[in-house]
Amino acid sequence: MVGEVERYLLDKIARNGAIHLSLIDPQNVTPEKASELANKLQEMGSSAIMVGGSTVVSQRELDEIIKSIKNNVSIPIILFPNGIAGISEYADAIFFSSLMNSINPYYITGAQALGAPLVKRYDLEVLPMGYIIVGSNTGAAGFVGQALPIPSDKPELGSMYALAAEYLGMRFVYLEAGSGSKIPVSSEMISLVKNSVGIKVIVGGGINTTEHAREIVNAGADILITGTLIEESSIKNTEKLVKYLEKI
Ligand code: 1GP
Repeated sequence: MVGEVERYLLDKIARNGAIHLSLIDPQNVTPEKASELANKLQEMGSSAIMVGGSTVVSQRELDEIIKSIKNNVSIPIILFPNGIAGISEYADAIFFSSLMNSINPYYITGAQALGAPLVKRYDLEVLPMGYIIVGSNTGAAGFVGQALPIPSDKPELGSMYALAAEYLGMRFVYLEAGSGSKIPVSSEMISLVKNSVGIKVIVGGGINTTEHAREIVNAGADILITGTLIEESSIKNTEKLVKYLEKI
C-alpha cells in the first residue's frame, strides 16, 4: 500500500522532524518558468514539488507543466488536484484527497470516484489525504470547494475532522487556511490535531517567514507547504525557510 514516494516523505520526516513541499499552481506559470522554479526549489532542499490549484481546468496544460518540471528535477512531483482536470500521468504520485468539510458531496467523494479509474490507469502512487479548510480567509480553495470552514478559534473541531480522516484510512491530513491567507492555521489547532492523530499533519496557507514556519513546526506540523512565497519570487525568504525546515 505504502509506495516509494510516501516512504521517501516518511523517512525525511523521521530524519528532519518536518519537511517542506513546494506548491506550483499551473495557472500562474509557463512550463519553462515552472521547471526553472522547481529546479531552484530542489537546489534549496525542498523535498517535493506539488502541482495543483483550485482553478485548474486544462489537463493538457497540466501535462506540459509537469513534463517540463520532470526534465529539470529528481525530487518527486506530487499532484494536488482540484478535480479530474488535476490528474496527470506524468506525475509520480497524487494526494488523493477528500475535502472533508465541503457542503457539496462532489468534493467529498464525487470527483474522487470520477478520477479514480484514471489514477489507476496512469498507475499513480496514491497518498490518501483528508483535506480540511480552516479560518475566515480561505480564498479560492474555500470558495471553489464549497467548504464550511472550521472557525480558527475552534481547534477541537479541527481535531475531530482530523481524527475522522485517520479512522477513514487516510494517512495524511492537511489543514488548509487558503492560498495567501491573511489568517493562517493557528498553533493551537495544529497542536491539538497533532496530539489527536497518528497520521502526518500537513499545514499550508499564508506561511511566509521562517519565524512562522518555526512556530508551526513547534506546534507539531510534519509537512509545511508554501505556494505564494514561491510565486511572488521572494526567493530569499523561501530559501531561508526551506533550509531551516530541511535542516540544511
Ligand atoms: C495552498 O496552502 C497552500 O493550497 C499554499 O498556500 O500560497 O499561501 O503558500 P500559500
